[in-house]
Amino acid sequence: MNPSDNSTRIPVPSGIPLPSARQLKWHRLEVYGFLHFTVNTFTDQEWGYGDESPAVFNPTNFDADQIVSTAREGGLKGLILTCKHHDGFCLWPSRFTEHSVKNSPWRGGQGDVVGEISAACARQGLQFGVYLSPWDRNHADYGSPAYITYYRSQLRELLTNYGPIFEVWFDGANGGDGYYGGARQTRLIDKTSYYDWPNTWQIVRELQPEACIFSDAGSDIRWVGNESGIAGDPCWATLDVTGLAPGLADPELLNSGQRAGEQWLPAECDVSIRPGWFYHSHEDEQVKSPADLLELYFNSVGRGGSLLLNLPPDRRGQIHSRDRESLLGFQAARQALYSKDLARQARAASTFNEPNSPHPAAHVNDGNPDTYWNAGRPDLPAEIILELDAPICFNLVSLREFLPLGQRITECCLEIWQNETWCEIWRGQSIGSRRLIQSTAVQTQKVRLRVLSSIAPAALAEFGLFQT
Ligand code: FUL
Repeated sequence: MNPSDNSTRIPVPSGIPLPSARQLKWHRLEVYGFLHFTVNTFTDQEWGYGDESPAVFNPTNFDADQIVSTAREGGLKGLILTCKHHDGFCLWPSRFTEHSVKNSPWRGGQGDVVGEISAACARQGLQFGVYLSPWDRNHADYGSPAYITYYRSQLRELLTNYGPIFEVWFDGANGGDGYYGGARQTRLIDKTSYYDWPNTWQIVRELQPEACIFSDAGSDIRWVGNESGIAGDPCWATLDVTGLAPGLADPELLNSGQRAGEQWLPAECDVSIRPGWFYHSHEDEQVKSPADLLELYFNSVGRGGSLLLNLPPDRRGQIHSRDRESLLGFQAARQALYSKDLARQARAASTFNEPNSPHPAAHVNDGNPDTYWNAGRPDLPAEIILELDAPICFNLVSLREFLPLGQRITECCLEIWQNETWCEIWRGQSIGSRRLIQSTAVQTQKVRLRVLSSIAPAALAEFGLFQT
């Protein structure tokens, strides 16, 4: 029997939100990168006003392969590029504006950063995603219906000409003062209605049906509510999005999600490797260390979210050596975490052991994320024990629910067998795509996970034990 065959799946009670195929693919990425690069890199700004001359954009030695290989060696599975930030300058030669690389000295006005980065991603096996700022401080029409036509035309260009896109990032920061074609005004828009988001997002569905749409309000991935890369605990993959819109959602709600939320909308945790999003030489001494990045990883991926780590290219158009070293150190530390899964040698046994179950306990430590243990009836306490032939020492536990069946566990605890009794070492609520539990090093021969409550029989895909 094929354990991942749908016909043997345990039932999904009605009302449990499930991830779509595109969300499931996205969940597997876990860690990927952001590239913030534009005129700001050369003017030392974070938010350009929109009156920057395209002439200031002139990287001295732009190297897409250096950027992408740094990301790849650092373990990032994809890259999202700020094709246009709030200043309105376009990193590709858009047909719809003169405010772009085509009027920059770089590559004699023949350059296309989006083209070079997307091609390098394709060559090196990384996914490619786009950020197109809804707010445009350069455009004369921003605030009127004509700008929406412009914005959608640009979205179409990006989603048509640069190969497969895995994520489209819609920023909630929107409205305020700007150049606006020389008007130099303050312009505010109605965040709920101006972009007619359902119809704007339909362009993504039409042109890139595999792409996930990110914003404060989904529709596939949600902002985590802060820019420091930290998911809530608990962090539910579900949320009720009624009334939410990009730029209007409640950060606390986004941070935790809602256990009984109606839509599958997992959290993405964005954070920069430096204090700012764009490169500034005065921040060269403030690059996050591998240990800082590892902590962010535990607080994002380890709580069921993803980690979107920003690496800003410098004025050469490359990733600075400090950022590169830090990222590689982080990757080495992550690889060291998982060098040996001690649970693989254990016998797994559970309270619910249906004879010939297609989803036995042994599926939690078979190293296959597509198989799972069916924890049985939700009204009975469910537990699973990993037993080893000899004592082991571990300080990290990795749990994953089998996401095609939704997020089911709502409370559980971990215990170890010590001095002829069970001792609790952790108790928590959400698991979802992954929960990483760090503990002081413990020695034991038996580890038990108790599912204390769940909205349907738990389906656990992984129970791993590591010594870091
Ligand atoms: C924010 C923007 O205002 C920042 O400049 C940056 O792009 C960040 C990722 O999103 O809303």
